[in-house]
Amino acid sequence: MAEEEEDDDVFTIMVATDSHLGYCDRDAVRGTDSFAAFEEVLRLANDRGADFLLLAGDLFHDNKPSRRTLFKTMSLLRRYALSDAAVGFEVLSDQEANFRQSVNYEDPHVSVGLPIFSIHGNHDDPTREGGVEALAALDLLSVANMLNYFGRQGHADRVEVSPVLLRKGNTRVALYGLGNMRDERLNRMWQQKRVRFLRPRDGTYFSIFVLHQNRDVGRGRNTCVHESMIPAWIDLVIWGHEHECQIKPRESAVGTFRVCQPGSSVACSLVEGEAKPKHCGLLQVRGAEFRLTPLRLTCVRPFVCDEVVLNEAPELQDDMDEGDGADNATAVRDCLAARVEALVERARKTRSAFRYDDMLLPMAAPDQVLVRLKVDHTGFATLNNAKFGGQFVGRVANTSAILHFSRQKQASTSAAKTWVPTEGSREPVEEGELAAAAIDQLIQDQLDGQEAKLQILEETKMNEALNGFVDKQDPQAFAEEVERTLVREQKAQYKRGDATDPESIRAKYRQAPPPAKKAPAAVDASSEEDSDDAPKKPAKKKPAARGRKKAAAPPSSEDEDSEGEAPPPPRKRAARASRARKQASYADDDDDDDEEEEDDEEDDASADASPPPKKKRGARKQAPWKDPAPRAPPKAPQPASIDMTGWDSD
Ligand SMILES: [Mn+2]
Repeated sequence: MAEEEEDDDVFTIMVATDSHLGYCDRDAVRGTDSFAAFEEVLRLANDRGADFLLLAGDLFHDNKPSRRTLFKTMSLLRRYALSDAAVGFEVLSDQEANFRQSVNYEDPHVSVGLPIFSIHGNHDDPTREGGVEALAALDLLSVANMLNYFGRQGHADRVEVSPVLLRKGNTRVALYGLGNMRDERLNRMWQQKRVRFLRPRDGTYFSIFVLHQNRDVGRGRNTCVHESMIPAWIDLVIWGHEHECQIKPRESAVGTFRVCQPGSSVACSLVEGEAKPKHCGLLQVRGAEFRLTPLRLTCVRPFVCDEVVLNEAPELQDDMDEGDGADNATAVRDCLAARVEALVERARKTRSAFRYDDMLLPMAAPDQVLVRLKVDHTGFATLNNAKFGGQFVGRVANTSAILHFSRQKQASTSAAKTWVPTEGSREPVEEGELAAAAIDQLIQDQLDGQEAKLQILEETKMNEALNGFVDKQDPQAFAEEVERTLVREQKAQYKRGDATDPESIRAKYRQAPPPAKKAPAAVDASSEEDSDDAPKKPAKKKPAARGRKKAAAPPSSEDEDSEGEAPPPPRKRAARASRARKQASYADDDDDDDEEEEDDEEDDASADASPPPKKKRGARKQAPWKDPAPRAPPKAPQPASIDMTGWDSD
């Protein structure tokens, strides 16, 4: 096995996602958690001899990361990504098209040992800030040659996923990246066949699709990506955005590819899915075969959650019968304290020894754990969370948010109520998203009234602007939305051949008020050309754990414990004579990229609109190096440059 891994034809790729750097960054205890976990990923990538690190979005928690967060992030990248180590693979595709600049390790002025490839997520997507060009925080790292930012879409009216083509020895990997878009919008474009994947005409590639969207797990039809939308010829999907770790590749619902969902490296909300052990994954690809070895992260604050139904708790049966309010509160408090105490013990036991004890950005107060107890308090009053948490200061990192009260759940015997989404609302909201979502809904409800209906601005757009203003801290969000709407409306009027001089327009609106139904039809029709920086769903509220800081105990022993079967191959990088190539490729990059924001050209994607029907292959076995997947024979080989062909998704 060891020899296999040293094979010059084996691509070794460290896969991780949703690092959420800067999460809780003002919290004295939890503030460095996100950095510690990311540092472990970087070090594992180097120690396991990864050719590169692949990230699936939400590297940053905030759209505008604080200076402190940027500083820490760049310190980590400087330490672990920049080095003299040789890079043993090459980029075959047009780098300008992929990254808007050359790939970072080929820049002759820097020395990159661990290339990083990343798409953006919903938290760190590009925004305009009142300027012409949308920039993401990843652009800053990209221009500083610290990572390679790919998967950004340049068109407002269609999606064209153009791969980064990589070659190492005889193995070729096509990396398809799609940075996050609002789910409804992406879904609509997919249905309208405005989503295209470009495929190289020659050569056999192992195709990896990296995306950052809601996954279809019982969510609304239009607010997620369904596996059936993904081209059947993709080999492996790296699914970002979903924070629960399901890193072991699973057969997709359609049976044509595998899905790996690494999950976040730091718990961003205190829910069950985040309590699963955190992992990154070592993906190895040789030819058409792959295997993925999960690596458990140790620089993760232990987190357990549980739930209790008060009127079923044995300790409280007496109090219920008596119904005495005062005693009741004390009894409830004692009951919950005992349960939380047990949770703290459980959490401590889940801790694994730290893999590294010489971290640049170690976790603060690593002894403190995260616990969450969901309390169904039907028949009882709630307690003050902050007051209750006081007794756990110094042991629990989220003392002000330990308990979560609810009354939804009736007796455990009664059927669980399923939440039925109403028209216009999105998926069920997480706790913490609730406040923001309620405002969305409030505005929607207000403006849905017949009289109050907005005539030109749409309420969805207004909500998007609101989210941009609040979540992305974009002070121009409203002004830009109004501007875009005006431009759309003007265009629509030109197209209709309406009068264009101000006086006749005024006259027209005076005598014929627009229909009360909805926005004018023409506005609807052209709304596909809408902004590409539409804000996404509101960010989760940060649990306001005001940690009372305890001295950080130094992390302990080094441990190479992984759940996978593969021992680490010695770091082996073919020292390639890449400098000469670097000079060459650097010389000819004078292409000036234009922003195709107002691209009005007709979309011909539907001309040849029926892609081959997906056939259901038998579920592939996880067995790594055998049983290559059948794949379409490559088209007639093309000499010289990489020739791409479009493929329309259905
Ligand atoms: Mn995320």
